[in-house]
Amino acid sequence: MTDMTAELRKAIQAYDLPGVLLKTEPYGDGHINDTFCLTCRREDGQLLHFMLQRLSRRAFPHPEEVMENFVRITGFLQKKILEAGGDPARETLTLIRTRDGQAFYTDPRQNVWRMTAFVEGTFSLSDPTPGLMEAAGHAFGRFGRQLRDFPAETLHETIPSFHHTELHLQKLKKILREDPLGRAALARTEADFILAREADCRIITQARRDGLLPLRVTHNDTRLSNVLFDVQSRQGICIVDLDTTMPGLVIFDFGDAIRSAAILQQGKKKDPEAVHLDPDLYEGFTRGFLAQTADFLTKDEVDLLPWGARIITLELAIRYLSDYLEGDHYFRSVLPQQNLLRCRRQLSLLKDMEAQFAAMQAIVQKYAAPSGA
Ligand code: GN1
Repeated sequence: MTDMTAELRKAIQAYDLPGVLLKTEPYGDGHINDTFCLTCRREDGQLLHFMLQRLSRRAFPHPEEVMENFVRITGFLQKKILEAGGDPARETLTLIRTRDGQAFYTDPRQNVWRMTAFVEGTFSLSDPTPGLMEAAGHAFGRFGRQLRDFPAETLHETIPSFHHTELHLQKLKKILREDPLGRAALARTEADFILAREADCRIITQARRDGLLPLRVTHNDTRLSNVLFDVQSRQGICIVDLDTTMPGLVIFDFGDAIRSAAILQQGKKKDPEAVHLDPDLYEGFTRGFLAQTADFLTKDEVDLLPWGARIITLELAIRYLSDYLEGDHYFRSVLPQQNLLRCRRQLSLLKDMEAQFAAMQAIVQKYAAPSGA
């Protein structure tokens, strides 16, 4: 156990772990929460793993609401999975309660920690093939399907206006005007590129205001690494990181998965920021996602899916740039200008999506059509 802080030690002590704790290691590549994997050895020699996470207070000012959602969503999913003859212990997250039966532990500095059982026999990835993208599309599509009769409006909005692209743009404009750290001059090209797309920032929010898009329970952070794949079947069986699962728009769940995974990184050495959309990975995900959702999404939702990919990419570029200009307080960064570089990568991807947009739309329509049509 290296570098164990007093807080981490106390958090572990709040739980009644089986057998002997062998190892505690930092885990994953998340930018927001701190995640640790704990390895225990039971008396019969079997190794068990647990995920312990400290929720970011900057991202989640009301962690108790995050946890209330978590308990309700996983409870609902467990019932659905049982009804379908599945295994709830593998197909959704299982919360481990503290010694005194609480859903989370609050440390003396008021940080909230939560523990879940690691789903054994699974893997996660960030470098997919079209087949794995299709499996991921099925997994995220199934997640939305299982939750489609959950009353979305009864969930807490854990990050208010999380994917309200227009508000993110307004915030960026304000930061650019105030330029608190004098960094705006270093990001002029990126800022101009974004500001030239102000009308795009309104497309989905306007459709929502016009009543065209229903609020559903959505995941809102559909990175590929939030899907656990079964080692044997290579199917996506469990969706993790439910902290932003709340009322939202399905378009962004589709879009963020494309943004984060359907990508080709060319010329890594020459141009580390060059990112392209990979049409085969895009098609794989679309096929899996629509196989699970085409029968219940509205026509407007389906038609806007490719826009979801473009706009969430633009939105994340805006968020990275705002964080860079404000001093890198939100997205964990270790290298100088890391958030500016992240912004550039999103803009490179966006440019390529704009160039391939007609093909992206055609692929969505191909898999949205009723089978046999
Ligand atoms: C953050 O924690 P992580 O890395 O899964 C962020 C997402 C971004 C993502 C970009 C709560 O997610 O919105 O898309 O970074 N989550 C939050 O990698 O802000």
